[in-house]
Amino acid sequence: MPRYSIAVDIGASSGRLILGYLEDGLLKLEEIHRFENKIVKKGDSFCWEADKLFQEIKNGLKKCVELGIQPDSIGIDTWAVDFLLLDENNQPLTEAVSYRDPRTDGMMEEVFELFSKERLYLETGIQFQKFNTIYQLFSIKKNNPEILEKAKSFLMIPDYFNYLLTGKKANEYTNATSTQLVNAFTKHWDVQILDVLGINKEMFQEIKTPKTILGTLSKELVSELGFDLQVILPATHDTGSAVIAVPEEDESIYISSGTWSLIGVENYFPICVTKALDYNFTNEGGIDYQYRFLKNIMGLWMIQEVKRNYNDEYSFAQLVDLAREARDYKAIVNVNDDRFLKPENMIDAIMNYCIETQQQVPNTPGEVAKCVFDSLAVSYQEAVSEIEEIFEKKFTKINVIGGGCQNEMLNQLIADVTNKEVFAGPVEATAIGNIAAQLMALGEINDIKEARSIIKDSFEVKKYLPAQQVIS
Ligand code: LFR
Repeated sequence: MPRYSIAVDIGASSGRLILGYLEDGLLKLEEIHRFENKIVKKGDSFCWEADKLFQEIKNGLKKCVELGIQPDSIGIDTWAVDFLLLDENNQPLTEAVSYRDPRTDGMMEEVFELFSKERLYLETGIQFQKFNTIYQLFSIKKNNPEILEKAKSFLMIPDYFNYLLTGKKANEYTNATSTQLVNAFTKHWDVQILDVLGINKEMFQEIKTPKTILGTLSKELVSELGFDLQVILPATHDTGSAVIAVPEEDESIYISSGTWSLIGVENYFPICVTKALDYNFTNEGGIDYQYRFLKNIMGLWMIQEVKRNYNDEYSFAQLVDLAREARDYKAIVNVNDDRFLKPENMIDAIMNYCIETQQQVPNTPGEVAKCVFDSLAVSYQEAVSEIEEIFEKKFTKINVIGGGCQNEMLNQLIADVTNKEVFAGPVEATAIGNIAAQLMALGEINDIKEARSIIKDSFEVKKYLPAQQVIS
């Protein structure tokens, strides 16, 4: 009998429960449940609906029962940086505010007055994004200090769901590093930073690494669901899980392509040199204490918002086709400009950028989409050059993983613009990486090397050559 693991993978626009198991040496996946996720306005803040998401996790587990599946384990991953603070009765003190909320505007600069930018980078190795947890906490300290005073537990979003499942509190390592509060070398909470910023250290939990078996379901849940299972920590940061599923690790750069595009390489030590700081690369913690040396690029969020701002009149596939037809249109925006993080209207933001930079303004959905895809590709190329400069070597391949790797036009564009071979797949990288960590914890897979070789044999990867046609 194979061991059945459930990956709960929640992204910015949807969440899924995916069943994974080994059969004849190959990893098999089956989607059990899918649900919507979105940012909603609650009062003045942009928030996630954490309790609704947890209800969906339970709905998915109930579906397993209906399908006659008895999973052995479950592992949860989501986006990074966001968190909940619990009071002494373990109740959330606030909504789960989204990192796209403007509460962190200006906070980075205020933190730098207390703790220099260079020192922060040297200690944590984490890139400067205004939405990092450190700036979110600092904004609470400044504007709602009473909340921090009452806070007894700091749990990141997957940690919170794990607590609701098991009653056990822990901060998972890969996600904890995204806070910019974990020391890149000791791999523990950086007490110095917390002290200087005046943030209560006691609320942080013990950091536990991927593959830890956190526990089993609480008694209440066992009686509600009718079965028990093991709750295992995968890399709870979705990008950490996705990168486990990169099939071509040698000499290759990966792009984890979804709402964000995360472009970088895997590494065995953090790189905190001045150039990495200047180019704003991060050293996020990975499984087995590997580091993801990467850069955040605004990603498909831009096209998701464009689609929404056209009132969903066009599907993603249609926008790609229209972009292809707009072949003579050319304008490039800096996708990492803060204005694209949460504009009121993405189309207007792109148009205004073109006006300000005296470029031809996109006037049709095809032109807007072409501008987004071209601009993403140019930004990938810049990041590739920066990586090659820092590593003082040329990489030959790019692995595009995650949902965004289904965009054939963008894959070809990446190959053409970077002049490198592009390998697209696996599409389900995050769920695969999540399940691989669980199967390693259960002893079904020995180590990451074996996991990668199974993944390579199990899932389709398409190859694109620069300026040539697709070959499979
Ligand atoms: C991708 C991701 C990125 C992180 C961003 C915000 O889903 O997790 O890695 O920088 O979301 O949390």
